[in-house]
Amino acid sequence: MISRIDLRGDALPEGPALRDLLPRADFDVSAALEKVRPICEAVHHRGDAALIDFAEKFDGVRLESVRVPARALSDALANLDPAVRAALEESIRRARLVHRAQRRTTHTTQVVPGGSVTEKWVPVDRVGLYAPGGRSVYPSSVVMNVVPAQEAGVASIALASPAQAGFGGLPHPTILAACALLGVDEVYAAGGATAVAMFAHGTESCPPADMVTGPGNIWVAAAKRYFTGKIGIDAEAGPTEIAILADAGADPVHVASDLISQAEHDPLAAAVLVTDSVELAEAVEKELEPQVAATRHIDDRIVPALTGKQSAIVLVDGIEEGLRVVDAYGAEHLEIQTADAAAVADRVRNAGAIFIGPWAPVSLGDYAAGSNHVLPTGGCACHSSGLSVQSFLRGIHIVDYSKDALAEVAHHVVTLAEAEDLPAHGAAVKARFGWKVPGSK
Ligand code: HSO
Ligand code: ZN
Repeated sequence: MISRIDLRGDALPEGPALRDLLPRADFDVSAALEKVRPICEAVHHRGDAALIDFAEKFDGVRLESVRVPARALSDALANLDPAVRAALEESIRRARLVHRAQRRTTHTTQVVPGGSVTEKWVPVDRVGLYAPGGRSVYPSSVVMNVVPAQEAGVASIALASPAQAGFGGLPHPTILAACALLGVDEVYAAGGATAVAMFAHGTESCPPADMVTGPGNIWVAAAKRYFTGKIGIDAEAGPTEIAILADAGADPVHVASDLISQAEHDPLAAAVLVTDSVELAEAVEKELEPQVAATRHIDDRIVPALTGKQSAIVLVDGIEEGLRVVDAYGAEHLEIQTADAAAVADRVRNAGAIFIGPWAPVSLGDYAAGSNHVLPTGGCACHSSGLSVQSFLRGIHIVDYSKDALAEVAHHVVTLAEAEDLPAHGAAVKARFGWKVPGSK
């Protein structure tokens, strides 16, 4: 069911060459850009009317308004299964603990006597969060987006999720209930690229946002790219990925079930096992068949995900080589199921989140570890981090120099300005000290 890539024997190539040997899904955001352009333009020019037409076209329901009435949110919470409510509340509580600790404090560096730079952290004013609602309806992703924005101190938080024909054109009730639990009362029925465009430009019913975050399919990623520069985005999220670095001591039942758990998201989801144990590889292969057969989303997601070119069992000579492979891959989620797992994890440089040992499956992080599950995909873990309080903050440098402090460094500023052929830069300093400024009397 899952292919093998055998990297044993020869020395592993370096850097990008090693990455090229590893499996990865095709996720061509630039090809999708042209398709979302007319959608984004229509929302720009026709506002709510365009959103209503697109909901009819893509979601099969004609909306009276895109803004979800407050009553629908309280009704959804009142009707929420108590067990789901308790689980969401615990998920929120743990996420708050972790994200509250990420808050930044203002810091002043006294550079010289009379000269200081203060860095203050200011939340963006308004964010639009997107919660998908097609194949996936994830109230947990509402938690993972809203909690860091709230802990960052964002004053205005709005959420969009696709209209559901089966629920009278409202977003899915568990999405609405999660919003109500989190105290988010500004919710819109808008999906995919149309939701991103709504937040980017604003419409009659939705004021524009400074930033859009949240997972989504390729159309959401393309719309985020389309508006990059106009608004802030978190990341262009691609299909989810799990990599597991495991040795002979790992339990094949756990490894197989964890691979399947993320394959469950999407036919393009990636499941990659990196191991130095052929015995484990064989045991996992054997274990996959019955476990896949016993689960729900077999033919539409799990089998295509596990058999797709993005998934594989990668055989390596040892855990040292395994570490090089997982670093080259830069997984969204990386489980370490080896001896001394914490020490091995400590050596990993590239991963969105790392799960240590047998008792920290990715599913725990998806829902209730306290960690964030909006993480970099497609190798972006090599340069980016997951969603956090920091994602919603801007650090502003405040420069405060006295006359003496400026005088002390003035000649260096003038010298560098001359070296860059920017004499007016230097003149701005000279003018303050009565030095000769070209053109002045
Ligand atoms: N594993 C997904 C998040 C998720 N899982 C939501 C379940 N629900 C991407 O990190
Ligand atoms: Zn998941």
